[in-house]
Amino acid sequence: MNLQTTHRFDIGRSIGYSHSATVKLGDREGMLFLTTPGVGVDPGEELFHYKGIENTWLVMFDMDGNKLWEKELPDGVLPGIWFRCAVALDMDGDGYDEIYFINNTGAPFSFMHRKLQRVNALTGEVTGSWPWPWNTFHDRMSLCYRFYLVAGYAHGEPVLITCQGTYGDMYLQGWSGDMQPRWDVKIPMDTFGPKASHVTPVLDINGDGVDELFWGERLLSVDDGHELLCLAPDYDGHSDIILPYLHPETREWYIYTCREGGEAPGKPRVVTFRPDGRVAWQALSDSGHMHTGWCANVLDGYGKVCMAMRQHFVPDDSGFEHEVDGIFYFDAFTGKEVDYSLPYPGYLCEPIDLDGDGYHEFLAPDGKVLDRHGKQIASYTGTPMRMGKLTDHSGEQFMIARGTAFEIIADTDARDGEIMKMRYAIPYLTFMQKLMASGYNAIGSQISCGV
Ligand SMILES: [Ca+2]
Ligand SMILES: [Ca+2]
Ligand SMILES: [Ca+2]
Repeated sequence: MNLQTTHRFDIGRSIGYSHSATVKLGDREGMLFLTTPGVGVDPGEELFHYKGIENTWLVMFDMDGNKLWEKELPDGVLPGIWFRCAVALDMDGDGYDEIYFINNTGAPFSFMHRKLQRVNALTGEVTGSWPWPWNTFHDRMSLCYRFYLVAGYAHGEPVLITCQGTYGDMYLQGWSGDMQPRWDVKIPMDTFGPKASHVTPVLDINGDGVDELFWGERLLSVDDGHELLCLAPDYDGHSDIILPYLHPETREWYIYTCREGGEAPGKPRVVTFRPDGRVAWQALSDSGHMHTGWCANVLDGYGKVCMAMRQHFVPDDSGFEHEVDGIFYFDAFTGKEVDYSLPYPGYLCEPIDLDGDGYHEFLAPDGKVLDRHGKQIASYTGTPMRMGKLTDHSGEQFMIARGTAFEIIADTDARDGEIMKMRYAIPYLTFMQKLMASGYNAIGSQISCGV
């Protein structure tokens, strides 16, 4: 393994809370950054702190590291993923993605001045502006300011999706290429059923030419917003992790979920579904906030393991701490607990197939890179902030922030094997890189390791 910086994007100022998404620029690509020198904030009433907040910059680069443009956003745009998100999508079909993001020219909690804006990816010019829906205006703060932007394709047509709310009332709107409203749905809090997730996979899992948005344990059509399938009609809660993955031999899909809320006697906290709603396996009944999870190919013969981390909140003098009280490893296809461990807690290790051989390596604490057996095989410096298929290099790559620059790190010795080629065959692998600056998609490889 030979880890090298293959791309460098120097923004020329210190880097704090940041996100990034891949942008198509004709036959080239570029990288969009939403970055602040300061901290990130969360709308949760017990979590929001204003100390350390600084303005967000939108910065656009080509892949040669040339800054195309940058703009400082107004101080009404709070630097948190639920307030500040963006997607790249070619809605007008000219071969260049536009950038859609949520701007706010008013006070930080304003509804009146919050808007969806469209920006020309090459120039930074604002080319459209639409009022942001007031749907969650009457909710409490934690539910009020949970916004997502996602996107997908319906029979080749791009559909932009704007969303408000999770945990409570949830509202989603689809937009056609000419930014005409296409559909509008509400999933009410008082209707028993799943309440979204912190990650938003978009994938045509039933192969009918229309992408499905995995809205928690519900599959919504991006074409008209209707619910194709509620995987868990018996579950009334929010799920932190929704992760689709494919069996490399049978080519059958599985959907791994880790649940945050909705605890009930005898009900599982981790469930893996088949795409028709059948339960493939489930585990850990009754209680526990399953906060983090991943899937990784770590067993011989490309066997896949699902990790789940359980935590609980411990109130302290200034808010609360998260205390981890369980880390579990399951065979991804049978649900049997497996005897697997890494030299660090699994939730601190991020799976990524750097050398393209079909087995995952791990980004572990202290800049260590581990192989699937937990042995250190490489190291890096900097803070990982995004991972997956970032460039056309073989294997998968990760992005770090170091000094005033973002860098893409790749294994220059990587060679793509059969599993990696299988991943390329699914548009999910590269399409999700456009959605990395929305929700928690960028974290933990939930989105990038489908096969
Ligand atoms: Ca375009
Ligand atoms: Ca479909
Ligand atoms: Ca590998």
